[in-house]
Amino acid sequence: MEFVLYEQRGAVGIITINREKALNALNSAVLDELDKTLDNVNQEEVRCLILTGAGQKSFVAGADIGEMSSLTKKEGEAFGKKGNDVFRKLETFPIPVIAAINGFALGGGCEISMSCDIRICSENAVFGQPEVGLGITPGFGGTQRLARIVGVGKAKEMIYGARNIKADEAYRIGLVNNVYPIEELMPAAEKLAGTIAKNAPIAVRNSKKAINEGLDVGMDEAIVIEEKLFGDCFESYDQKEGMTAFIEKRKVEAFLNK
Ligand code: DAK
Repeated sequence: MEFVLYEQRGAVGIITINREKALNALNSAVLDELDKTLDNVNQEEVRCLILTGAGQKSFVAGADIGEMSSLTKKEGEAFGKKGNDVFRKLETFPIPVIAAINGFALGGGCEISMSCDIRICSENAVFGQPEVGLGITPGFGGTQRLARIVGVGKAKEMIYGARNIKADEAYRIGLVNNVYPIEELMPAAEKLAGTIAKNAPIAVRNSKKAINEGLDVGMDEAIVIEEKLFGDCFESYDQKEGMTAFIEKRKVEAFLNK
């Protein structure tokens, strides 16, 4: 692929958006390649994904403004759907995704990071939804996900004001879980991914589904979602091994994703 690199290191898959000259801006080709990359992830072996951008300056500087500048209403809608479909695939992917944000995460860049399960960033990261300054609304889920993550007031301030924030503020408002010097970002992402990858995959997958789906409904419905996904873990090899290991006071030999 031209714009997306994929590498599997043990149980961790690393996706790198590789369009450094344009600060990894998302054009249609990048979105198509991301979609294919996700379809090709070996879900038997990989237990956590990391999404990052090439270089040390930018994670993703947004949707490609050059490509968007001449779109008709119909084409704009189709471009929005292409992005939303890929972002939703990431968000509902059966394996957790960590965004390792290595610089600018603007517009579509901030939005794609919010489709990931966990965000960590480098000290030079900058987040924002600058769309209203370009005459458009955030179009890849920013109006929805930013408010859910940082709260309505902060999201409105950032979106209406097209106000970018730096890593320290992103940490303070809960947009990222941690901030690292740039050279420590990927090692930290891999360490976190490794920790997740060690746990029982069906349980991790069901936890992701329970959290995501539960957030979209009322509490009565949400706890029923949790009950079903909790129940689904039983009779699995991994549930038996996890509990037997505890009872026998030994370490889990291996979780086998079954
Ligand atoms: N698109 C295309 N090219 C970009 C880009 C982008 N978003 N961001 C940077 N580049 C390109 C620059 O044009 C430049 O290319 P050359 O001139 O070298 O060919 C190269 O990357 C380096 O950028 P700069 O020279 O500008 O680098 P600086 O360090 O001076 O500035 C910057 C870095 C990140 C502050 C600046 O590049 C910048 O402001 N970039 C734009 C950031 C931005 O506004 N991003 C949000 C884009 S809007 C929707 C679907 C999607 C969306 C909305 C609606 N629907 C269909 C409803 C999403 C919208 C967005 O994401």
